[in-house]
Amino acid sequence: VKPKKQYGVTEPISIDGPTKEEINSNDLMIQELRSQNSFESEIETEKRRKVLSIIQQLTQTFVYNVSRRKNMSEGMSKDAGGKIFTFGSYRLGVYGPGSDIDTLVCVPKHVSREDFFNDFEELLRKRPELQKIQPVPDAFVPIIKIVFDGIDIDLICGRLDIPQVPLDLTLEDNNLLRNIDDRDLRALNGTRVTDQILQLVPQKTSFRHALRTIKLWAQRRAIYANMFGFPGGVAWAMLVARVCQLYPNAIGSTIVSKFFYIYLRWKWPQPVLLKPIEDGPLPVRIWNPKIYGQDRGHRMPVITPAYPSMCATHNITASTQKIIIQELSRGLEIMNEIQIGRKNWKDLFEKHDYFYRYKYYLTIIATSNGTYENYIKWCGMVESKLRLLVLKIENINGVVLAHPYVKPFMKSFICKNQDDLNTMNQLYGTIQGEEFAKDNLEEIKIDEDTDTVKLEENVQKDGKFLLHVMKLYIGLELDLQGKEKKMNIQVPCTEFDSICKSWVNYQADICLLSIKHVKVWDLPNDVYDENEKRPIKNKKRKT
Ligand code: 3AT
Ligand code: MN
Ligand code: MN
Repeated sequence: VKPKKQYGVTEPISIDGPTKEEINSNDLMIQELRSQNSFESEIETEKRRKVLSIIQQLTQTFVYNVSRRKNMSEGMSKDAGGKIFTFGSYRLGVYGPGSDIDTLVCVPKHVSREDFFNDFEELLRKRPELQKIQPVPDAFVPIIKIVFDGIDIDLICGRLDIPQVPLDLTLEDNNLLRNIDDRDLRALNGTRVTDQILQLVPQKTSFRHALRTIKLWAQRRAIYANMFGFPGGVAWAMLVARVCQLYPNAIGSTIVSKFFYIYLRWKWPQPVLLKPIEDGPLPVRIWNPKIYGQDRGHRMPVITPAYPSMCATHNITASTQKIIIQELSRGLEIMNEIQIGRKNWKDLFEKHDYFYRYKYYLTIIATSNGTYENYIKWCGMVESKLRLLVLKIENINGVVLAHPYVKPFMKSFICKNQDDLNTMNQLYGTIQGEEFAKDNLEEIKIDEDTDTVKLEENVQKDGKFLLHVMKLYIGLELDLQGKEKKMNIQVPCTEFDSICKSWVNYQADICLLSIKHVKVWDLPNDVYDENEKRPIKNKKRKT
């Protein structure tokens, strides 16, 4: 007997194929995904392919032009090649109508990142299909964001230490990582991880259907957000992939129901691995809890399969872990009910009740009356530090849970005078603040198409002020016993304040930060959907 290929670091749990009931359940799951608008039409997908083939051609033209300019012969310049790879949801095959295409532009060593931001950008700008372009050369992963023929594309550049990048090149070989800088390493990582995940999954169709379901579930339950201490897209993909390895012949819906079961029983912090961790040629750190104390601190480690392996879930805290486990339990219960016909797939995707659950919420408010650009940077920085506040708060005696919400709320207003500005800074974040804004200020909707510089000029001309505000939330579950009825969270808040204010671009006269306690009854309306009712205050009844 020929030994079957084993996927993953252990034997499978079951190699059974689907039963009739499972096939039926899977059909219902896919039907629900369809009605939730998870899939896009074949016509739109065809358009993505067409656009990608144009980007591939532009990449080759780009490499050719740069090669010629750097005095290479016609023939050598042609052979220098250039190849695009995709990663993210498009590559995994779990993209929806609104997804972007995450694209790596891979170039040979004589083409630099500067060339990417000059020559390649110029080539893009010449195309009539280009609707928007936003280069961010100084990002952690330098990127050009474009909208091309109606499709969002994220373009990053990866330069290899080889003279030619032919169309049949793959990025599997660890030696390709030699002699490249950190930014190139990060750029290549996305594709290398995604390619590995797909290779390590026994049946791609089951994987894709299951991952669509898990992603939608995680989004609706507000537990999809790497920055705020929950798994992000890559981590959810790896978690699903591991279950696929354990049930190599199972169909999508079976993977989903095993998913909840497996991860509820998982002996965290035992890591989720898709293959043994590999050693490689670079002097870089690989995830290893035996050596690194930091890695030992990871509560629910999910490890990327491509060298150099890293933990994709290092942001998970004690609180977010509890929330994730609660949601897994809910998932399992609903799966059981679906199985006996008492619930439907739709119930799995029910919206979270975050703004009803807790009695107390901390509202973190970052405001700026400087430029919009400054505000975006200030908010981004505050958002990226929220996790640290969660960590500090969850460590206080009497705090059972510090639960961060996964999205910031952002609004902009025109204020008539300095008094309005001050009042807003005092009241914003409560229902009173919302009412004040409604009665006294003009709310401005700012989206990607807004020319914010022009807006700023106009507002200034009128002698008014622009005020931008962002809110983040942390829900608190407390267990206050005896005398200690009041709990002191002043210290962590002050520490958080100084962390944010030590930011290199911090300007005290423009960037404001405040943290407020808000009871659930006083939450502003904008945290609820139009069809949601506000929480109703329980009247204490005498017995
Ligand atoms: P969508 O279908 O596009 O919503 P996705 O999983 O493709 O889902 P993204 O396009 O946001 O999600 O991200 C794709 C990958 O790009 C995931 C991660 O490896 C990388 N990535 C995303 N955001 C950042 C970031 N801020 N910095 C570095 N890498 C990022
Ligand atoms: Mn994407
Ligand atoms: Mn993207």
